[in-house]
Parts: sequence; C-alpha cells; structure tokens
Amino acid sequence: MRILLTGFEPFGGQSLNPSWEVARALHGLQLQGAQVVAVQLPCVFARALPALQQALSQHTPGIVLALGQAEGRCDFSVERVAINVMDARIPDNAGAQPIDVPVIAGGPAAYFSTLPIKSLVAGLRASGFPASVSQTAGTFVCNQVFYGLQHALMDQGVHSGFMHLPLLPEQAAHWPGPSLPSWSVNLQVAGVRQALVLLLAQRQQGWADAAIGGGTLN
Ligand code: PCA
Repeated sequence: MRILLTGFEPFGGQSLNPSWEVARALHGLQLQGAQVVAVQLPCVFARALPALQQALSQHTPGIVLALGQAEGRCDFSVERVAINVMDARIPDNAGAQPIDVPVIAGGPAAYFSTLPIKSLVAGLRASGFPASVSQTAGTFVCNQVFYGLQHALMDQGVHSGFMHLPLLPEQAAHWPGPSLPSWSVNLQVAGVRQALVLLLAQRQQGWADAAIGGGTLN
C-alpha cells in the first residue's frame, strides 16, 4: 500500500514551501508496511491537476494526504471542505489569476475530506502537535488541488484530504508586514509523520471519525 503525500513548489516570491520540504523529507518512508511517496505539484492552476492525476495513476495510493502552505496559520489545519471555485488573490507561478472560475465546470459546489478529520486533529493534539479543523482551504491552488483530488477519488475507496501547514521560520523571518507564526521543518516533518501513523491506525479501524464538537460562530 502506498501513501501519496503531495507538496507544492514555492510560490508568491518565496524560495521555500513547507509542504514540499515536509513531503520530500518523508519520501520513501516505510510505515507499518505502507510506503510514502512524495510528489511535488506546481503552484500553477493550469498544471496542478494534471500533475496530481499523473501521480494518482502512477502510484495508485491507498491514502492521499495533500499538503500546502498557509501563511498566518499557527497550527496544522486539517481541511474539512474543498469548494468549486478558483478566486486568486495573487497570480500563480505562471502569472494566471482566475477570478470566480469553477475548478470543474458543472461539478458539485463542494467535496468533503474523506479523512477522519476530528480523529486526526485529536490524535495530533494528543501527540503534542497543535492542530485544528479548518473550514476553508481558501480559493487558490491548494483548494483547487483538494477539490480535484476529491473529485478524482470519489467512490474509489481511497481516503484523501488536505492539510495546511504554517510557515517555516526562515520564511517568517523575512515576511513583510506583521510577524507570522512558524514551525521548524523538523517539527513539521514529525507532525506529518504522526498524521500518517494516525491515518494508518484509522484505516485499520475502519475510518470511523471521532464525534468531537468543533463548530464555531466565526
Ligand atoms: N499554498 C497555496 C498554494 C500552494 C501552497 O502551498 C494555497 O494555500 O492555495
């Protein structure tokens, strides 16, 4: 069984992206008989989904965890939902900036993660890694990839989802504007490794999610 772990190339003028630093650090890891395969995705609307599809076809994973950078987030953001819209605040790495364009024309408004998001958050916290459920993956390339991932794997029996990561300290040190939270790459690698351990355990247990209340009013 393979676990596909995707990360993005740097974007927005950065030279690092924590999602790729973490994914590549875990590439080749064997966990309880499962093999981690890391694939880098371009931060380009026109190329990200073909690259994802190629990775899915090539590696036929049993679990997919897609990772992305979310500057400003202070913990591991386990995303609940992908929405069918691309609405870019900044141009992607090819200069494209779609505004209010569907990811997949005629597709449903949204797809939910098929990972047990509450169990994952609880398990990460219990292991010492701050984590929370996020109700939005934004409307940039991460959300596009998350939507395309859930669309591609619909009814395939492959559990998949998305997690946003905080900045790396090297990025936060030079970030313009008010200071932003960051986690070291070692901490992020350890946390994502733990997330994969938790997902493998949940796979053994039939993917039942924990009934932990998480709603907020804001
Ligand atoms: N973060 C961006 C795109 C690539 C990444 O790592 C996002 O949140 O959409």
